[in-house]
Amino acid sequence: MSSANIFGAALIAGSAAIAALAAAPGAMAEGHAEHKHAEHKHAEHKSGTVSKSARAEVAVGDLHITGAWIREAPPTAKTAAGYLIVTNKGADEDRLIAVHVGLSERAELHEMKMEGHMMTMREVEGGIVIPAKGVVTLEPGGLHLMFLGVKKPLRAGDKHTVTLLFKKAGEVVFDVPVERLAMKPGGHMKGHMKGHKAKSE
Ligand SMILES: [Cu+2]
Repeated sequence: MSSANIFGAALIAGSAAIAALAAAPGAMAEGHAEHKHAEHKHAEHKSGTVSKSARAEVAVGDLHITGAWIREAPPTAKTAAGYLIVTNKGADEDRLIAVHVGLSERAELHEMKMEGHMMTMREVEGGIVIPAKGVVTLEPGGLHLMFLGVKKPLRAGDKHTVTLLFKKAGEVVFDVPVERLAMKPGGHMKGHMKGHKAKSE
């Protein structure tokens, strides 16, 4: 269903993108921005985050990586997480097998799982499978890139170089922005204000 949207948006953007491409090499990103828009709607609802336009995207082989961001962490945090969406346009399965960054000592591919009443996370055995013609979303509460031994505070607006290694498509390097995890509309803000008014501090 969402792939229809993607193609719809690409068609609309198509003529403008082709014209722009002839003029400037950097125009490629603009055409892709339309893709990103359509692909993202789904994820935006779930995560409740807003500034999608700032997120990073890149293509490698049959894979299109969109909506990449690193979650802002408190200055003292030694761990942080990153998220992205991988769309496989190819007829073969691929696999995200490793992530490398300079921002931390180590980076792993993690998944969150409920164990009894506890939400736990662990390394994904053998990497994250990207099915043929499929889409895999790494998002808060689910699959994520895990950065361990963060060297410097991660502040919204910063960008960090991320290398992704896929079994079939190979390696891709791109800069990914740090974002604050925005609360769902009516979630944090309302609760916060209500809480303060209710309590007579
Ligand atoms: Cu983790």
